[in-house]
Amino acid sequence: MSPETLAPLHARMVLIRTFEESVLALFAQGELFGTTHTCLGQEAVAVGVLSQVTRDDVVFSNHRCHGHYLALFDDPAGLMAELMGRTTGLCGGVGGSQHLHRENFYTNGVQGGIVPCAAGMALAEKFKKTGRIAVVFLGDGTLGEGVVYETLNLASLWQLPLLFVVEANGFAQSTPTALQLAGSITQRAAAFGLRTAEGDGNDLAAVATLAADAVAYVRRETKPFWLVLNTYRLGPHSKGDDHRPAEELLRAHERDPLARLCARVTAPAIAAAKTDARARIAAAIAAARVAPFPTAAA
Ligand SMILES: Cc1ncc(C[n+]2csc(CCOP(=O)(O)OP(=O)(O)O)c2C)c(N)n1
Repeated sequence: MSPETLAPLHARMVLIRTFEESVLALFAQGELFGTTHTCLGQEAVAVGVLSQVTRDDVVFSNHRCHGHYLALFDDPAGLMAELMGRTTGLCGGVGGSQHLHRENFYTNGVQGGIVPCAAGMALAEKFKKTGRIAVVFLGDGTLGEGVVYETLNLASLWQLPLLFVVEANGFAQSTPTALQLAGSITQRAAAFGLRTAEGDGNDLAAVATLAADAVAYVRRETKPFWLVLNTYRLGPHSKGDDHRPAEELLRAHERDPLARLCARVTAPAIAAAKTDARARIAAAIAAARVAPFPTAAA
């Protein structure tokens, strides 16, 4: 990937990183309600994969969805207002952190719950012969949900244009994957006859290349594909629940997907991306603070 191609993708990752850091800070200040799941450290998956789909494709995300939304829509103001529960939020302030909907983008907090929905949308697009595909993001901890395997079966049997993206961050909340998942994540889907690929989810260029091939295959063949991207969550599961050893986190920071891009993006471009992200997010927070909360009647 050339520096010119990388720069805007890097900038989007910086926007997501800055947004997520601000979300945790706002929680600590008591300005946010409920819960949230940030994607700190997983920005390359969101940006790398979603840079390869069109806005007509259908995208499903899960509880950890902010990065996917920002990668598609570049709308920190709408998302921040949504998290702050204001009417100016992208769902009028009633969806919150986990339940977003805009155009062909849907998210849901029930683990695995969106996977069959994505298959249904893929089936609809196949019937309508639109050439669109569906993409669904799921965590490795969600591979304990039986509905994922029912969906794999039907996606393969009915040849659905559905790209599964497993963000394998090594944890389900506080349980390490190694303690709860037998065998190979990739082989699980291969057993249903899906084509599969696996790669480094912290390497933006590698993610984009793998995703481009996977998207092209799903669109061309009208068949499902299972893409496993190995990554690591640099933040807590939700707000403060992080019990991982300090040495493990230190090692993980060495593989930070943003730090790894520093050698490939110019210093002025990095500085500009940070300044721009901070300004846009500060403006988003300021605007949300003065916006109204929804009323029960609305
Ligand atoms: C059906 C269901 N069970 C439990 C939960 C609570 N929960 C939310 S996220 C999570 C762990 C998810 O792990 P994974 O799928 O690996 O995604 P990650 O959080 O690592 O991104 C759990 C247990 C839930 N949201 N839905």
